[in-house]
Amino acid sequence: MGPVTGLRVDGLPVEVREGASLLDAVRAAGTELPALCHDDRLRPAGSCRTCLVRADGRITAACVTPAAPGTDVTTAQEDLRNLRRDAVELIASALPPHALAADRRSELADTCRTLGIIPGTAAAEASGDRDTSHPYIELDRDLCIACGRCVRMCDDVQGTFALTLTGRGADTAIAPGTGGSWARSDCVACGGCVDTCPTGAITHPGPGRGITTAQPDPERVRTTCGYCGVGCSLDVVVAGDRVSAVLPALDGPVNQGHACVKGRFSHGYLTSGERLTHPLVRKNGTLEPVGWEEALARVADGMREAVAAGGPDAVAAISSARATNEENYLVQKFLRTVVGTNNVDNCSRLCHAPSAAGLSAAFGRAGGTDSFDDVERADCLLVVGANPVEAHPVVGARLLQRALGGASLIVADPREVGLAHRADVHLRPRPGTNVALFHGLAHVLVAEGMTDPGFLRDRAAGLDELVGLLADHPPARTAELTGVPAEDITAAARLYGRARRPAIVYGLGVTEHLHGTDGVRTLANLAVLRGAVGNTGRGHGVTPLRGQNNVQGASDMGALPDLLPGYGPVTDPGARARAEAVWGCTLPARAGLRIPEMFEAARRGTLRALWIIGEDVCATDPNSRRVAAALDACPLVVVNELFLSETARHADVVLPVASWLEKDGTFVNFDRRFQRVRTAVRPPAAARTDFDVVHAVAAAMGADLGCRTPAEALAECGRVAPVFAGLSHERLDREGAVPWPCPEPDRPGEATLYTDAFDTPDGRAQLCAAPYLPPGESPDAAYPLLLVTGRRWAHYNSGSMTRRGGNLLLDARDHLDLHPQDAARHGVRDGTEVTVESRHGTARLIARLSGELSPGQVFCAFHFPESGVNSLTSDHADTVTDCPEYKVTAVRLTRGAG
Ligand SMILES: Nc1nc2c(c(=O)[nH]1)N[C@H]1C(S)=C(S)[C@@H](COP(=O)(O)OP(=O)(O)OC[C@H]3O[C@@H](n4cnc5c(=O)[nH]c(N)nc54)[C@H](O)[C@@H]3O)O[C@H]1N2
Ligand SMILES: Nc1nc2c(c(=O)[nH]1)N[C@H]1C(S)=C(S)[C@@H](COP(=O)(O)OP(=O)(O)OC[C@H]3O[C@@H](n4cnc5c(=O)[nH]c(N)nc54)[C@H](O)[C@@H]3O)O[C@H]1N2
Ligand code: SF4
Ligand code: FES
Ligand SMILES: [Mo]
Repeated sequence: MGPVTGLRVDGLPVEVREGASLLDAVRAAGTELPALCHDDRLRPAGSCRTCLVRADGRITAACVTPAAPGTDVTTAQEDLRNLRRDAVELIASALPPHALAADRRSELADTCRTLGIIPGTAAAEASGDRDTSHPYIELDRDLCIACGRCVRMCDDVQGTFALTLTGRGADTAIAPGTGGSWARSDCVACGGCVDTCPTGAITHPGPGRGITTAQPDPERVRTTCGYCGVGCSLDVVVAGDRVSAVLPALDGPVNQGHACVKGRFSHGYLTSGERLTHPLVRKNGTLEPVGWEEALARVADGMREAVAAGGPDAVAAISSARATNEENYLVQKFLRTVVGTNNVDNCSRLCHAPSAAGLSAAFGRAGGTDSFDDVERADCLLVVGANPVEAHPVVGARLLQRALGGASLIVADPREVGLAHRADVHLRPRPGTNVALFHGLAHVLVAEGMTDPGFLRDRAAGLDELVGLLADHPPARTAELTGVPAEDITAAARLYGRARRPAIVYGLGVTEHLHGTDGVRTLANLAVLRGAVGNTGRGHGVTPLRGQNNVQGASDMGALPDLLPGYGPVTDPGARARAEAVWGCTLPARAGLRIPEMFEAARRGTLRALWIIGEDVCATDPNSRRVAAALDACPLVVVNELFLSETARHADVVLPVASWLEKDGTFVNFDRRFQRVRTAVRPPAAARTDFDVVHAVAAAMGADLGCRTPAEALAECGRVAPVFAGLSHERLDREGAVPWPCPEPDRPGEATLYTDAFDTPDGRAQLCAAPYLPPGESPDAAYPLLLVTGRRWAHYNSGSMTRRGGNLLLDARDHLDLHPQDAARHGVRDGTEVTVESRHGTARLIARLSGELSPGQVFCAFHFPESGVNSLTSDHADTVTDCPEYKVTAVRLTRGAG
């Protein structure tokens, strides 16, 4: 689209992009206009008349008038100024005095100050109608000017449709659509309404009250959210070394001025009284506060003793997907160069290890194939085993808007998740039957000629073997295996097969299974059959919604037992030689232990020192009783934590560390973008960054890891791994986000992979003819229900951060969702305490009746460790990567607390 030219604003020539409004043109000329019903993130409404200008002689609202070439715009004449001032004054006069109080921070108050409208103008009577029920959002209906910005934000950006305008005439004001209190409404606290409200009618209570992206506040630190893998850019407003507000960055590459409850509001944990402030060392059975020197000496001694007793492989570390790239880089460097072992892993093992394995096998690289911006341009979205509305809210919102905007939507999930409500086809496979489902879809693609023969001939391998296998997977047979009606399979395959540019997005419902890697590979088959991957212009590939803020990065940095930074195999002498040249030592050539193997080795007594950095394995790993037994059997357990987690309680040394708002570095988000993380506030008391702690432990062992700063660490990583050689903090500071592969500092990174060839040995995409095999557990007479575990919007994983702060008021307890039929059979009602038992353990939850589930299936999250959900889950794990089968556990239910 070309620019619009020949415009003049008050005589000044300006150029704007096609589709721009006169308001954009006026702003491009450097002139400020009031625009009280306008927000760049929203469709213009044109209702407040505060933005009047003259265009070719005619008075018009600038925000709703398209900028046509050659238009002559004037803003400065006296009559226009008066009209605009009158419009603002009229709005202000309908409000009570506190709307313009001296301490009021709002767009309206600012505008009035600029226009010289005196505070006394706001003289209406206040009704005192307020809603303070919600922890993060407060409504003062007296201040509502019915501009509808919040409603448009909720509908057109967030897609929750929680707000509505009620009342008549001058009394019209905003209210939650459900009628009751805000806290009990459908609101998911993305904060969009708070950020757009121009008057302060909707605000965030507390020191950040009234601070919005529209407020010119100088003290802002640009950083990247440390919760999920979406990677929202956030502006942190700081006062007196405390976070007063977190704002979504308007120019955030992924979030574009949006965010979710976690990034926006869930920072109360920072100042929780339970934050660890000093190192703890176990003495006579109890953890006692000590100085850093003593704690570090204990760690170094313990590691030396472990090596003395069992060699370097008696030491292992679990690195953190919550921590930065630079911290992960340092952790693996410490293990490999100081200890001399490849025993390092990260929580990708529990999550998307099957994605790394499956996508590497199919296409050559361990990340998603396309950028999310491209995915969003797709005309058909196939969302599989992912619940982005809750788990990747900003991505979920963008996908939903795309579907509302006309893209067809296929959702494959046993549960009626948020996006399923808007799906053209909702496939509900029995958990654990994905491979059969994907073969069924592929069968229809092949049978009905919806493949891309040219692509298959030139760029793919394995077609004949796959087609042979697919013969056994017609829709009727697929229906038997998966429980999905045959006609839905055909309908879904046709939508995907006939779309011009389809895209696949998927989550843990594909990976966390006994055959998770097969699931990823057979899902990738669909894109290959259709020629919808590899920048062909016929589709936007396969994108895993990677979960943790930096789970992609932790693996990229080589915090993996078999791979060096940049995915060079430890068994490959060439890859080792490159790292050896940079690190100046020889490296172990044998692959190290994966997380479950570490626990196994600890129980056996061969693992003698385990360093766990930011993972609450006793709460979040499966079969948690056996995990705790492993830690108790291990002579030295060191834990870097923010809180005394379940895992930290089993440690010998606990080291207090900084969290994402308190440190410097980079994260890699789900679509492979490197983004900067910057220190907004100082960590509490003696807490240090993981970066500093790893250096200090190395020093205590007499070693120097080099790279003194995070910037130096990333630079060094680029020397070990050519795919990162073009990245640096300085470049990211300049450019914001850069995707990898990025070998050159002066060339852009590759957002879309495989333009010419796939990175497989033969350069072709590899189709996969894995047979369908059943899950590890199935319901039976003793354990008749099938438990699926996953996420809820208000809490994050172990809940260590979201349970400390206002989110607890949004979601206070752990619930077990079950179908009303199952509830009736068990004599259970909404709110009944229930005991859930599996072959491995017991959990206590509160029943919630829900039509979102099929009969026979129950669902819960794992955000409240004391409920014991992960004592239920089994040791069954993906046969290729050991990713736990969190999505399938046979359970039984009894009423009461057991
Ligand atoms: N609010 C919130 N957001 C989070 C997190 C959080 O804890 N809370 N955690 C983050 C992390 S670490 C991750 S990895 C991501 C995870 O994000 P998601 O992958 O979206 O998360 P889940 O809810 O675990 O699982 C997704 C879906 O898989 C479905 N499913 C289960 N079994 C099957 C199956 O056999 N086939 C199919 N097709 N679907 C199935 C489940 O019903 C569920 O809806 O979220 C991240 N974001
Ligand atoms: N039943 C069931 N269990 C699951 C899953 C499931 O779907 N079902 N999903 C699995 C998945 S996908 C994942 S990713 C795991 C997540 O499991 P975990 O990684 O254990 O969970 P988190 O709560 O994200 O974070 C772990 C700890 O890191 C600490 N922390 C936060 N930031 C930092 C930091 O910067 N440095 C350090 N050192 N510590 C920090 C937090 O306080 C927290 O205690 O759970 C897995 N467990
Ligand atoms: S969507 Fe993810 S990255 Fe964005 S604010 Fe929410 S938790 Fe943070
Ligand atoms: S901002 Fe243009 S009419 Fe309200
Ligand atoms: Mo995850």
